[in-house]
Amino acid sequence: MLTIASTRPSPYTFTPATTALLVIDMQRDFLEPGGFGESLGNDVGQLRRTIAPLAALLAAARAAGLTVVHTREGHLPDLSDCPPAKLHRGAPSRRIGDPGPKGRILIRGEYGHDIIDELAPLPGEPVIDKPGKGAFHATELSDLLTERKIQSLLVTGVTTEVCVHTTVREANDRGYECLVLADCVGSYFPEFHRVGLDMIAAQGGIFGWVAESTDVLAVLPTTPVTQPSS
Ligand code: C5J
Repeated sequence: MLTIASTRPSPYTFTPATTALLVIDMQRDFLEPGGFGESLGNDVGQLRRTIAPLAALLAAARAAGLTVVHTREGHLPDLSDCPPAKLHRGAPSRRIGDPGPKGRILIRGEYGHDIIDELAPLPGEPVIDKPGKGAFHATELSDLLTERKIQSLLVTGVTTEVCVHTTVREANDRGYECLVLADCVGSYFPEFHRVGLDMIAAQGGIFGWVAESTDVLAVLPTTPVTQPSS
């Protein structure tokens, strides 16, 4: 059992063998020019500061033998899993499914839908394709975490107030202890990022805990932990 004393709002305790690193939606469509994020008028540069610390945390998590789970937000080519409310809301320059410089926007199998090269999943690491903002909605994530006896989640990815927040709320309701790494989550809106993190740690940690990735790096073992037998 490991404890990080500097987490907000209180120390965070976790067991590496029952902890997963969750990497949410680090996709070209959100992080690179020409994707869905930019089509909504956002500055993708705001998200790119997460890449270097997240790459370091990912390497450390792999070395420690943690379960690593990646997610991708996106839809089937015929958009049958995309509710009209999601498709038609907002005024993007390109809608989900429209052709873009990296293929059809947020469509599974397209180049832009995939995870950025810097954080590419290793063979065998689960990649959860999700049609919604939350990683539990209409996916196999819950079964996967149960099978692996996961109790704690180190949460990273984009964007802080949308898919990260929705997933942390879903996970908290399911009983997972979520530690959100502030430098490894990002928003197009710095104010939403700051307030989003405050909301997680407020009221005694109403949704979870918040820390920096260096706090985790300081305690993670450098050799693989043994996973619980199923
Ligand atoms: C958004 C996400 N912001 N991954 N998706 O539409 O947060």
